Amino acid sequence: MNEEIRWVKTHCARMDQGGCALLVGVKNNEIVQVKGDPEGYLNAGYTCYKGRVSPERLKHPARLKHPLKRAGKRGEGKWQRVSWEEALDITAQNLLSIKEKYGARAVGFGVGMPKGLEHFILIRLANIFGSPNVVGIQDSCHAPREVTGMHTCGFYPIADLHNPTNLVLSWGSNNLSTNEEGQIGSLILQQLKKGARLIVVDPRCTELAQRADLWLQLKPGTEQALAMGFLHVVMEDSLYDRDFVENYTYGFQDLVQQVKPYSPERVAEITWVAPELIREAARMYAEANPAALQWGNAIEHSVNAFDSTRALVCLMAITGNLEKAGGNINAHDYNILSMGELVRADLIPNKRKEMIGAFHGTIPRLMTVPPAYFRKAVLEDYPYPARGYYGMCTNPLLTWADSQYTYEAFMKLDFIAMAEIFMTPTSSLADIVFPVAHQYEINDIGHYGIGHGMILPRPKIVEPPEECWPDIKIMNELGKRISPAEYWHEDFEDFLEDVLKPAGLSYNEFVARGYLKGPDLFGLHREKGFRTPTGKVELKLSKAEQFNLKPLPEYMGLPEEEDPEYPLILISAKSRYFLMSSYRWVEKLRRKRPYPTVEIHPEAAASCGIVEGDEVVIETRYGQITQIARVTDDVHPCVISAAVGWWFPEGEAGEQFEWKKSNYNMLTSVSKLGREFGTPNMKNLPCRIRRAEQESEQIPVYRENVQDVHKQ
Ligand SMILES: Nc1nc2c(c(=O)[nH]1)N[C@H]1C(S)=C(S)[C@@H](COP(=O)(O)OP(=O)(O)OC[C@H]3O[C@@H](n4cnc5c(=O)[nH]c(N)nc54)[C@H](O)[C@@H]3O)O[C@H]1N2
Ligand SMILES: Nc1nc2c(c(=O)[nH]1)N[C@H]1C(S)=C(S)[C@@H](COP(=O)(O)OP(=O)(O)OC[C@H]3O[C@@H](n4cnc5c(=O)[nH]c(N)nc54)[C@H](O)[C@@H]3O)O[C@H]1N2
Ligand code: SF4
Ligand SMILES: [Mo]
Repeated sequence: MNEEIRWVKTHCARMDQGGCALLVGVKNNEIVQVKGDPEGYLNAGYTCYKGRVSPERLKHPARLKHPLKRAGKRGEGKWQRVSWEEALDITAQNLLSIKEKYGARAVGFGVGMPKGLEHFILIRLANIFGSPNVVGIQDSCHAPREVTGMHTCGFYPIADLHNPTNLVLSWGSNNLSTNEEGQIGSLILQQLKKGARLIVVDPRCTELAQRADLWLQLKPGTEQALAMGFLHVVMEDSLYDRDFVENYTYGFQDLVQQVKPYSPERVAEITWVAPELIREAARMYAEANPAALQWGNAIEHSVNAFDSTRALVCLMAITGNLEKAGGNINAHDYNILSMGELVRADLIPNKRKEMIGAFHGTIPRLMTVPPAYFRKAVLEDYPYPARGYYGMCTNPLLTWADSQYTYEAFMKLDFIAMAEIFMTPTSSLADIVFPVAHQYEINDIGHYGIGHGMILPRPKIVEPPEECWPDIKIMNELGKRISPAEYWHEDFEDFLEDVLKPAGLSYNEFVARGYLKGPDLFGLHREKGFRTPTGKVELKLSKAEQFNLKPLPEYMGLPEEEDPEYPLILISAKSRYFLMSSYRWVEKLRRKRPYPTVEIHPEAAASCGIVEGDEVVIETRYGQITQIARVTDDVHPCVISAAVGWWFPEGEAGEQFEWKKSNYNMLTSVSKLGREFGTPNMKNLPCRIRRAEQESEQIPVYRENVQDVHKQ
């Protein structure tokens, strides 16, 4: 029977961190069109290309549709189809036998970037099983900003792009491509339309940089120095908010002393940003009031993430921009189930002491294990052995620094189970692979637990194919096999109902509502102070010693030593057409970016004999890869910007889909880690570049399809 198109409301998900409200046209259990919902809270009708073609993810013929069990040697690409019962039983037996032999903590529960509610159900599974080791990339994604915020002002300060602001300071954020955490780029564009000014701090000329009043093209990895320079100017010119500083900060005089050496002239030498520009930018930001600091992920890809984020929160504070509409705010949740209750944190009271990271001295508030330390536990049994892994929504072979090290650790694990949509380099190393149902095929709640004070419904619109199950269903059934059944539901979707119960809503009622957002509570500190030990914003950390932290931020030098053998600096930016390592197999996306490109300045290209379209070898002290040159003055002559997350799904599973060839994390290392979060240097690496001696056959085939090669 041929149905009419039926339009359903939902929210975009799992393409970036999501959030655009969508109108999805469905016909005969197939999505035929996606458009922006003009009533969307975050997007008011806006969508990007990636969101509009998102249903293509569901249709690929090679999508995983049945549970698989490894048939050959690990990583050989040979599989046997098995039933759900068998796949779950094998997984349960292996996890339980590891628990018996080494203790529950020998199983790592792997997550990636939080994509939906399953992220929290996995933490629950780990907690109930008794393992403190949830392993994920939070060391280099959001945790540094969140945890530093908690220590400094008692909350995670996010840019308020909803209320009018006078200025947006975009610091290491490529927001028009990445829409980080639902800070949809159109929100910034709206602010600009209404007259807000814009300062961009980015080594690359991003689309925002092109529109900026001031663009500070800093030397990669020198944020702390630049932030200290901003603080210096604000102090020197007495541009700070006197009332706020007097009443609501702790350690102001210490900070004044601390920033004294960071004159714009000195900072200019470190950061390449001219002293006049530093003065002008710091003044413009301090005088704008309110000004929203939209900080990005780049500042967390460095061993110095703690100092950079500390300095930036201090900057928001002394300029009076914290907890102010149009500034940086504490987003309050609606009355829904708290994360602690959902994940059953109560069942694992010693987590902070027992998790692998604790033995390396990571900040106790960092609740995931940095991947560098998990691999050490697998390969060196330090601080204790790790032997099993259940991973979901993640692709560590591409996304953890030092891919070779990841490969060795995964080859050594006794047992690996992974839930995936598509066979990836990492899932091709698993013993059991579970096929998952995806966005549009599952009932899901978006933006839970990520600190933006809202949750968004993502209802099921079509049936999943064949034997695909929602991640939560898989864990609900696995949970019953590896832990007491009382913690699990008969119907896995009751977890969605649990989240909404305190709000007095059923899931269907929530869907009908459109979204739930907590109250706007600005200036709460005037009544309640800040949730820090002193009740004030801790410019100087009052309990620094107790937490083994530095009381005041400082510039620690370049994250990696300079090296004349590697004269350029390597950075990266995420692609607007892919989510990190995902979806290279979606044709409509791949056509937009058929191969990985590295941006190189014309002068640098000329001196290396490189022309646009050349296949080039990028080398660091740690490894080498090939990508295709894009010659552009968007980057500084001493900087190159390579693409991240590349593997080739058209390759062989038995060779992990050419995981080494263009994979940026072949160039990174875990030999140097930030003490606070165990963060490696994912950017700011000394490197060199040359033409490849021989072009691979594959690349030119893609090149023919390219009409537009433009910014990441
Ligand atoms: N060098 C370098 N490394 C980086 C970064 C960088 O900028 N540079 N960025 C870091 C950051 S910020 C992050 S967040 C991480 C991201 O790291 P990851 O989260 O590990 O990577 P993703 O590519 O986002 O997602 C991994 C997998 O999730 C699968 N997936 C998507 N949806 C679902 C689902 O519904 N269920 C299941 N089971 N699987 C699903 C996709 O198919 C994909 O294979 O990478 C980090 N690594
Ligand atoms: N399309 C798309 N959207 C995404 C993602 C994706 O993979 N694709 N990933 C999602 C995830 S997991 C995250 S965490 C967010 C990240 O979102 P963003 O914070 O926007 O992350 P990036 O693209 O890593 O980097 C942003 C900018 O940092 C600049 N940069 C590089 N080095 C430095 C430096 O040393 N200092 C400064 N100040 N800037 C530097 C880059 O040039 C780039 O423009 O995006 C989310 N949204
Ligand atoms: S901006 Fe992000 S949330 Fe919006 S449509 Fe694009 S991918 Fe989806
Ligand atoms: Mo991320």
